[in-house]
Amino acid sequence: MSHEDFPTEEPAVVTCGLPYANGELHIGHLRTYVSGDAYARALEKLGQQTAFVSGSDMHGTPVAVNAEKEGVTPEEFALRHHEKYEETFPKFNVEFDNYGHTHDETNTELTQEFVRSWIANDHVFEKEIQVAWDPEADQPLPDRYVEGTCPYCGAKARGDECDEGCQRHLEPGEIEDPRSTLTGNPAEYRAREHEFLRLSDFQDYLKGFIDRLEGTSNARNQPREWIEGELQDLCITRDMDWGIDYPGEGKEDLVLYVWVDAPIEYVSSTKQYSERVGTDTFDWEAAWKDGAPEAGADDEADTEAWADADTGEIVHIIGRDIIQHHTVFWPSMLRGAGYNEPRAVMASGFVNLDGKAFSTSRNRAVWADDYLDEGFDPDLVRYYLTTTGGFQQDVDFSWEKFQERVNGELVGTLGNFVYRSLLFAARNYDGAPEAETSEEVEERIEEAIEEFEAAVNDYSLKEAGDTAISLAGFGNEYIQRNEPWNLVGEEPEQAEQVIYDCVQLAKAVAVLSAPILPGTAQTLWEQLGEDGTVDDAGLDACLESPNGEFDEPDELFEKIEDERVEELNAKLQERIEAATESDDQADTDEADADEAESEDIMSEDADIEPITDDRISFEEFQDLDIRVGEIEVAEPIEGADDLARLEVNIGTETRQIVAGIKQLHDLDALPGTKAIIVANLEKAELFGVESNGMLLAAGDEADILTTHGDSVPGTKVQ
Ligand code: B3M
Ligand code: ZN
Repeated sequence: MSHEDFPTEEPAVVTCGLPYANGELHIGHLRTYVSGDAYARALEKLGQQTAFVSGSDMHGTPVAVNAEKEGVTPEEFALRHHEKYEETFPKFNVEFDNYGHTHDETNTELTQEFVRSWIANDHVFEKEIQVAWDPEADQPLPDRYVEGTCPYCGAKARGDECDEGCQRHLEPGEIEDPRSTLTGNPAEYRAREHEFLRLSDFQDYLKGFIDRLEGTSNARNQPREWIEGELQDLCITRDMDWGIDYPGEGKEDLVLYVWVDAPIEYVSSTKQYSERVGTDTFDWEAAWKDGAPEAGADDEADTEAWADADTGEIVHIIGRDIIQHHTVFWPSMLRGAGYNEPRAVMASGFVNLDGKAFSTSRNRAVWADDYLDEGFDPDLVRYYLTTTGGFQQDVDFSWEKFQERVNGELVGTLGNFVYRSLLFAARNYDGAPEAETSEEVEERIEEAIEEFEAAVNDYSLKEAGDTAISLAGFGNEYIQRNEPWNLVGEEPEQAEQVIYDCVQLAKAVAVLSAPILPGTAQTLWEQLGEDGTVDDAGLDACLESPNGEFDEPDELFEKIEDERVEELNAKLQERIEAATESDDQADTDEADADEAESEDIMSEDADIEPITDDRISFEEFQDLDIRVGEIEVAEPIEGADDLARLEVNIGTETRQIVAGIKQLHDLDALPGTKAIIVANLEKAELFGVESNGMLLAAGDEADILTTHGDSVPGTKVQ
């Protein structure tokens, strides 16, 4: 495991969590896919050899339950959705090198090979367990066939996941008050023999792994609690027909749990890519196997072995609800079969719609197809989803906010700079004039390249995306300051110099924006008269001479007018109302089940707490001394699950404040953020650390309150 900065000598694989082949995609679902695509393209820009792969998750109860409802076979149902996804992703410029599915031959064989390898290395054992059973339907109730209460946090949960609460994986038999989703009856328990992967075999290994893991801080921190506690073994079989057969003798009635074959598809999909393009172009084994210590190797020696190994660079991009699967189960599965481990896991926040979760049953969603039917360029939503807030933070989508970002940064900054520069160049010089890039512009571009490289190595797409926008912002300022339109007549050489610089800047903007805005960057590349594709251009191209001849350009982006936003909101509202009306009439059970169908990577509707009736006087409010602060330091408190230690500048002094935001924010990204602080709260000690004030944040996700304008630290909030 080199963990040198990207680009490294080893091949990289970027993966996106596999969508269950069971529903329609909305733009909330698209977040991890456009992020994966942008991250893979960004790595390639650095010169890193990269395969970008994923596939549809065809098995398990998420598919079986919905297929049954439609009265079709799970295979037919899943394939239909798979084909739809395959068609939809490229429409958002999400271009996988390989997009397979878990039910194909490659994945079936490879999955069985993994399991055989665990068996051979003595990591699998058999145990009789109590599984939920529907007495009326007379069948076992695996996973989503059963609902009840999470034994860890008390939230309503599904058979294998606490999807509305603590997000933990639940083992068969763990859920409390189980009810059958088939009949609504309380479930009974029956004894069945099942196969288990002994996760405790990997505990020491996982402790080393989690220290080596890169990516977002939620993925690096959240699993520690599980890895350091008692690791529960993983039941890897289910009583079902739909799935990959368990490869052990005499176990023909068992299929593998969907979370066994799903992540293995990451490997299978890479393998298929190699088989298609040839191992000279991409060698899946060099990425996934070479350099990994052998399965069954002693763990301590093993940690050292990892430290020196030259293995491939595996980067998983997922929703934050499946961190446990990717940082506890998956590395153990890989280790048990002698495969390489992930280098990084990037776990994203959810996407909300106008402050509330998407709700598919209430049609409260912006569907991927609807977005495209409105004629919006896919790059706009890519930009919105990847650069609004840090990767771990929830992103709120509304048509107003979308309009603001498009009209502001894309139309106003990037589009405006490029258009005015290229128009001037085309009208006066038929393209780039004769000149050389000035030192000032060269340095500014070099700075942007360095920022881009650092952002990729920090797993921050937002920062990578910001480099192109701020370079265009510089370009606008540069052209304004140098007024080439006043120079053409009197000082033609100076005018040429300024415009040449602007064309160079536009070229650099094309290269730097290409991962996030691939279609637009290619249009710009063509407008510049450059050869080849912007996709093939590396970061070096930012500073290569722009020698093209070109005609007057078209504008890259179109402004979104207020009337358009009103129309879009009205349409959305109409749909929600129509769905709510039919929802009221329809059998609510069905609506709930529908919801379960497509909300796999989404949070559920937020419950808004009622407003209290108890009023306080203005004087009482004035007792609170609330101030604007600026976070200067944010670091995790070792050993505490949720707490972070902050140093916040509140104008007159810098305060140490403890806040429960460790899992919810990328702490590294917080310094520089303005926050609102209750400054006169009595001091408290949390986890042995003094907290001198309180950071205000909204809701369970600790959405940090900040200021809209530019109030300085110390300003009183009143
Ligand atoms: N199919 C979807 C989810 O739980 C699930 C991901 C599999 S990734 C290997 O978000
Ligand atoms: Zn829970």
